[in-house]
Amino acid sequence: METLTPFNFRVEGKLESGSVITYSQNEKQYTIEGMNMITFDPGSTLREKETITIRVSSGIEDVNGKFLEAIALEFTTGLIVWPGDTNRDGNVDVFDILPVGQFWGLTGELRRKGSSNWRLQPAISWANKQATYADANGDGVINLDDVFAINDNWKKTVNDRIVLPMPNSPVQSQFSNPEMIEIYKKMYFGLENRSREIGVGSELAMALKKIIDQLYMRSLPAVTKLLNNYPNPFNPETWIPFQLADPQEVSITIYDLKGRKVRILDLGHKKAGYYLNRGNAAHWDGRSDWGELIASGIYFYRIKAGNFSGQNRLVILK
Ligand SMILES: [Ca+2]
Ligand SMILES: [Ca+2]
Repeated sequence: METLTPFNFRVEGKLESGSVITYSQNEKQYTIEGMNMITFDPGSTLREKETITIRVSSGIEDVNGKFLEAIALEFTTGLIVWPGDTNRDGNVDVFDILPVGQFWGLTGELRRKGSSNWRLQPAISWANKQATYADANGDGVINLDDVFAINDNWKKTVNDRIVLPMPNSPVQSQFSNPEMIEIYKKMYFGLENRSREIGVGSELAMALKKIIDQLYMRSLPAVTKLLNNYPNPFNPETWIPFQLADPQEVSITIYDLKGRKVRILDLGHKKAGYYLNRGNAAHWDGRSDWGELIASGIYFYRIKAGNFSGQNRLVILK
C-alpha cells in the first residue's frame, strides 16, 4: 500500500488593492494523478491582475532532523477580456461601441489566443488599459472586426462568478460626441454589408443607425451653406439640400438663364441644422409658380437665409 506523505498546500490570490482570497479550501479541490502529480482546481476563476501564491510545505523530517522548507510559487494573472464586453459592465450591448469608437485605429499587444469566441481571454494590458478590452477579438488593432465581435456576442452576459471592476471611463455615459459620427457610420455600413453577405440582420446596426441620426440632429453646422441639388440633371423633381448655422427665414428662388423668376419655394422659419435628406431638404417638383412643368434646360437656384445667399445651377433633362 502506498501512503501519501502529509503536506500542506495553500493557494492564495492578492490584488494590488490588498484584497486577498484563499482559493484552497477543502480536500475535494485536489486530484492525485500518478506518483508525482497533484491537480488543483480553485473552483472559481482567478481575478484580474492578481498575484497567485502557491505554497507547499510539509512536516517531513530529513535524515538530519530538519523539517523541509516550504516552497512558494508565485505568478500574476493578466487582464480578463470577454470579447465584445468592451466597457466591462458584464454584458454585450450598444454601449460597447463607445470604447471601440474612442480607440478606433489604435494598435497594441496581440492576444495569444484572441478570437471573437465568447470565452474568457487572458490579455496583457495595452499602454491604455481600457483599449485592451476594446480590442474585442484580440488581433492587436481596434477596427471594424471588433464591432463584428460585439455583434456576434450580442446580448451575451459574463459568467456571474467573474468579479468585474465597475466601469469608470467617462465615455461610457453617452453617445453625445458629434465628432464620432464618421466612425459610427463606418461601423454601421460595415455591419450592414456583412449582414447582407451572411443574410442575418443586425440589431447593433439598427441601434447605430439611431445613434447616428441623433448625433446628426444634435450637431449644428458651423456655417450656413447651399448644397448641390439631387438628382441633377433631373426630371421631373429634385431636392435642394442646405444647412443653417442659425435659425432663419429661408426661401429658394429658381431662375431661368435670362434671370426671370420661375418659382419661389418659401420654406418659412427653419431651425439651425442640416436639411439634407428627402424628408427635410427643399423639394422642387419642376413646376413654375403657375403650376406648369418647366422646359428642359439650365436653371439657377438661389437660397436666401437671413443675410446669407448662395446660388447654384441645375439642369432639367427630359
Ligand atoms: Ca458591455
Ligand atoms: Ca481587434
